[in-house]
Amino acid sequence: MLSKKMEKALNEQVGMEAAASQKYLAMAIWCDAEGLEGSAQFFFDHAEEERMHMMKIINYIQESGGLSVVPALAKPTQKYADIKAVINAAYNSEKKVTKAIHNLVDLSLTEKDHATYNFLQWYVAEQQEEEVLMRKIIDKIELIGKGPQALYYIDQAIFKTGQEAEAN
Ligand code: OFO
Repeated sequence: MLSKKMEKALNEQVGMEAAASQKYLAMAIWCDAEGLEGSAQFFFDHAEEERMHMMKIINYIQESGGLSVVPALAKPTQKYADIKAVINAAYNSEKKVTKAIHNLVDLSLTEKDHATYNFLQWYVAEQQEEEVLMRKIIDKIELIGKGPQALYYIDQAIFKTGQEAEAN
Protein backbone atom coordinates (compact mmCIF):
# COMPACT_ATOMS: atom_id res chain seq x y z
CA MET A 1 0.00 0.00 0.00
CA LEU A 2 1.38 3.40 -0.99
CA SER A 3 1.69 6.16 1.56
CA LYS A 4 -0.08 9.40 0.64
CA LYS A 5 3.30 11.08 0.29
CA MET A 6 4.57 8.41 -2.10
CA GLU A 7 1.32 8.44 -4.08
CA LYS A 8 1.54 12.23 -4.53
CA ALA A 9 5.19 12.08 -5.58
CA LEU A 10 4.52 9.28 -8.09
CA ASN A 11 1.66 11.30 -9.53
CA GLU A 12 4.00 14.25 -9.98
CA GLN A 13 6.25 11.91 -11.93
CA VAL A 14 3.26 10.90 -14.08
CA GLY A 15 3.00 14.61 -14.93
CA MET A 16 6.71 14.84 -15.77
CA GLU A 17 6.60 11.84 -18.10
CA ALA A 18 3.48 13.20 -19.80
CA ALA A 19 5.14 16.61 -20.21
CA ALA A 20 8.24 14.92 -21.67
CA SER A 21 6.04 13.09 -24.17
CA GLN A 22 4.39 16.35 -25.24
CA LYS A 23 7.74 18.11 -25.47
CA TYR A 24 9.15 15.39 -27.75
CA LEU A 25 6.04 15.49 -29.88
CA ALA A 26 6.54 19.24 -30.38
CA MET A 27 10.22 18.62 -31.23
CA ALA A 28 9.22 15.93 -33.73
CA ILE A 29 6.86 18.34 -35.45
CA TRP A 30 9.55 21.05 -35.56
CA CYS A 31 12.01 18.58 -37.13
CA ASP A 32 9.45 17.38 -39.65
CA ALA A 33 8.65 20.94 -40.70
CA GLU A 34 12.39 21.55 -41.22
CA GLY A 35 12.66 18.51 -43.50
CA LEU A 36 14.67 16.56 -40.90
CA GLU A 37 12.82 13.29 -41.33
CA GLY A 38 15.22 11.10 -39.37
CA SER A 39 15.18 13.44 -36.39
CA ALA A 40 11.39 13.71 -36.57
CA GLN A 41 11.12 9.92 -36.39
CA PHE A 42 13.53 9.86 -33.45
CA PHE A 43 11.35 12.30 -31.50
CA PHE A 44 8.04 10.70 -32.52
CA ASP A 45 9.40 7.40 -31.18
CA HIS A 46 10.63 9.10 -28.05
CA ALA A 47 7.27 10.74 -27.43
CA GLU A 48 5.72 7.25 -27.48
CA GLU A 49 8.37 5.97 -25.11
CA GLU A 50 7.64 8.72 -22.59
CA ARG A 51 3.96 7.91 -22.77
CA MET A 52 4.83 4.30 -21.98
CA HIS A 53 6.86 5.53 -18.98
CA MET A 54 3.83 7.48 -17.81
CA MET A 55 1.50 4.49 -18.23
CA LYS A 56 3.87 2.26 -16.29
CA ILE A 57 3.66 4.57 -13.27
CA ILE A 58 -0.11 4.91 -13.58
CA ASN A 59 -0.45 1.12 -13.56
CA TYR A 60 1.88 0.83 -10.59
CA ILE A 61 -0.07 3.42 -8.55
CA GLN A 62 -3.35 1.65 -9.36
CA GLU A 63 -1.97 -1.79 -8.51
CA SER A 64 -0.56 -0.46 -5.25
CA GLY A 65 -3.86 0.77 -3.89
CA GLY A 66 -3.33 4.41 -4.86
CA LEU A 67 -5.17 6.69 -7.25
CA SER A 68 -3.53 8.10 -10.38
CA VAL A 69 -4.22 11.64 -11.41
CA VAL A 70 -4.31 12.62 -15.08
CA PRO A 71 -2.08 15.71 -15.26
CA ALA A 72 -2.83 19.07 -16.86
CA LEU A 73 -0.08 19.96 -19.30
CA ALA A 74 1.44 23.24 -20.42
CA LYS A 75 1.85 23.81 -24.15
CA PRO A 76 5.46 23.01 -25.11
CA THR A 77 7.45 25.40 -27.28
CA GLN A 78 7.57 24.64 -31.00
CA LYS A 79 10.23 27.25 -31.73
CA TYR A 80 13.89 26.27 -31.91
CA ALA A 81 16.91 28.03 -33.40
CA ASP A 82 18.32 24.84 -34.92
CA ILE A 83 18.60 21.08 -34.44
CA LYS A 84 21.42 21.52 -31.93
CA ALA A 85 19.10 23.61 -29.74
CA VAL A 86 16.47 20.86 -29.96
CA ILE A 87 18.91 18.17 -28.80
CA ASN A 88 20.28 20.38 -26.03
CA ALA A 89 16.74 21.02 -24.80
CA ALA A 90 16.04 17.28 -24.86
CA TYR A 91 19.24 16.58 -22.92
CA ASN A 92 18.40 19.20 -20.28
CA SER A 93 14.91 17.77 -19.96
CA GLU A 94 16.34 14.26 -19.40
CA LYS A 95 18.67 15.58 -16.72
CA LYS A 96 15.70 17.11 -14.89
CA VAL A 97 13.77 13.84 -15.11
CA THR A 98 16.78 11.94 -13.77
CA LYS A 99 16.91 14.26 -10.77
CA ALA A 100 13.20 13.74 -10.15
CA ILE A 101 13.60 9.95 -10.32
CA HIS A 102 16.49 10.08 -7.86
CA ASN A 103 14.38 12.18 -5.49
CA LEU A 104 11.63 9.56 -5.76
CA VAL A 105 14.12 6.83 -4.90
CA ASP A 106 15.25 8.85 -1.86
CA LEU A 107 11.64 9.22 -0.78
CA SER A 108 10.95 5.49 -1.18
CA LEU A 109 13.86 4.85 1.20
CA THR A 110 12.71 7.33 3.84
CA GLU A 111 9.18 5.88 3.56
CA LYS A 112 10.64 2.35 3.87
CA ASP A 113 8.63 1.50 0.74
CA HIS A 114 10.75 -1.30 -0.70
CA ALA A 115 8.29 -2.25 -3.43
CA THR A 116 8.37 1.29 -4.84
CA TYR A 117 12.15 1.39 -4.45
CA ASN A 118 12.31 -1.79 -6.51
CA PHE A 119 9.86 -0.44 -9.10
CA LEU A 120 11.90 2.74 -9.50
CA GLN A 121 15.14 0.93 -10.31
CA TRP A 122 13.87 0.42 -13.86
CA TYR A 123 13.59 4.20 -14.20
CA VAL A 124 17.05 4.76 -12.76
CA ALA A 125 18.53 2.53 -15.47
CA GLU A 126 16.32 4.05 -18.17
CA GLN A 127 17.36 7.61 -17.31
CA GLN A 128 21.00 6.60 -17.36
CA GLU A 129 20.49 5.22 -20.89
CA GLU A 130 18.61 8.29 -22.07
CA GLU A 131 21.28 10.67 -20.87
CA VAL A 132 23.96 8.59 -22.58
CA LEU A 133 21.89 8.61 -25.78
CA MET A 134 21.51 12.41 -25.81
CA ARG A 135 25.20 12.92 -25.05
CA LYS A 136 26.15 10.57 -27.91
CA ILE A 137 24.04 12.64 -30.28
CA ILE A 138 25.57 15.90 -29.04
CA ASP A 139 29.06 14.44 -29.60
CA LYS A 140 28.12 13.39 -33.14
CA ILE A 141 26.76 16.84 -33.95
CA GLU A 142 30.08 18.31 -32.78
CA LEU A 143 32.02 15.80 -34.87
CA ILE A 144 30.06 16.50 -38.05
CA GLY A 145 30.66 20.22 -37.68
CA LYS A 146 29.32 22.86 -40.04
CA GLY A 147 30.02 21.73 -43.63
CA PRO A 148 27.49 22.24 -46.45
CA GLN A 149 25.98 18.76 -45.99
CA ALA A 150 26.17 18.89 -42.20
CA LEU A 151 22.41 18.98 -41.61
CA TYR A 152 21.90 15.92 -43.77
CA TYR A 153 24.50 13.94 -41.82
CA ILE A 154 23.25 15.18 -38.45
CA ASP A 155 19.73 14.07 -39.34
CA GLN A 156 20.99 10.62 -40.30
CA ALA A 157 23.12 10.38 -37.16
CA ILE A 158 20.18 11.23 -34.88
CA PHE A 159 17.98 8.61 -36.55
CA LYS A 160 20.69 5.95 -36.49
CA THR A 161 21.68 6.58 -32.86
CA GLY A 162 18.02 6.29 -31.85
CA GLN A 163 17.60 3.02 -33.75
CA GLU A 164 20.75 1.57 -32.20
CA ALA A 165 19.57 2.50 -28.71
CA GLU A 166 16.20 0.83 -29.34
CA ALA A 167 17.87 -2.35 -30.57
CA ASN A 168 19.91 -2.68 -27.36
FE1 OFO B 1 10.84 8.97 -19.13
O1 OFO B 1 12.53 8.86 -19.70
FE2 OFO B 1 13.04 10.42 -20.55
O2 OFO B 1 12.34 11.67 -19.63
